[in-house]
Amino acid sequence: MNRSVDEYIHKSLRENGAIHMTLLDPQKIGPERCAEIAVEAEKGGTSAIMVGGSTLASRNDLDEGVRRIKDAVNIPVILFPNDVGSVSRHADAIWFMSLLNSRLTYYVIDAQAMSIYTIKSYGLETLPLGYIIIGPGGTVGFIGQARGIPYDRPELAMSYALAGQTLGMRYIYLEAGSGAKAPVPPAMIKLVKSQLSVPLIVGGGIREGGDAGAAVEAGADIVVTGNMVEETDRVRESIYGIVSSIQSG
Ligand code: 1GP
Repeated sequence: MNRSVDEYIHKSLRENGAIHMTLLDPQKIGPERCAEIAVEAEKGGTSAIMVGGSTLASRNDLDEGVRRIKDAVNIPVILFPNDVGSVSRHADAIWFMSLLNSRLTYYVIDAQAMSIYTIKSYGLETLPLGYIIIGPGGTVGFIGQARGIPYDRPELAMSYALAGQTLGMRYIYLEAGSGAKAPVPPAMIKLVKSQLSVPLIVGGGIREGGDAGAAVEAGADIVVTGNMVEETDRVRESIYGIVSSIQSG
């Protein structure tokens, strides 16, 4: 089994304590801009580029975006799919994710069943991920028909996360949704992490080092930001600000 990205992530976590990943959406900002941002993000210290977006509709934009990013950086490019169409042969790996608190079996297991043959035929490394929406979840909460876990019910998030880990998922992602007004609360991260042995990913609404540092202090292993780099022309500095605040503890 090809496990090189999984090994890279675990090695980076051992060496740095916590890491940052940058989420880019080729359909929103265009493949060329994605590659430019990816280069700056790598220089700023991000550990991987995630490619996806909850409204991604064009396979061409996805393929072109992934190809350009791959050509431009040395860090792994990981697909962050929103549906069966979000698979590109040019990536290094794919978060093989189940939206654990969706109302629809489609997002829990059917989309995965519909896309696994393509993923295997492309030889993509699969990273099994339990994905949990916190709060309304913005676009992904709407599209995924999630029963978002209220911000003040950390025990519910912990139960879903632990169930995902016990089912064999190798990563758990607490998602407040891109552009969320408030990130996942540190108290929730802390309770979830207290029961997990697999890496905990946190994203949605993180815009600065303070948010990222608080998430990591509470127990997040991987912090994801998307919007932040699309809103600035100082990508390298912004990413560096986040990375230095999570890696200094
Ligand atoms: C969304 O968690 C990611 O899937 C990133 O969210 O765009 O708010 O950083 P932001």
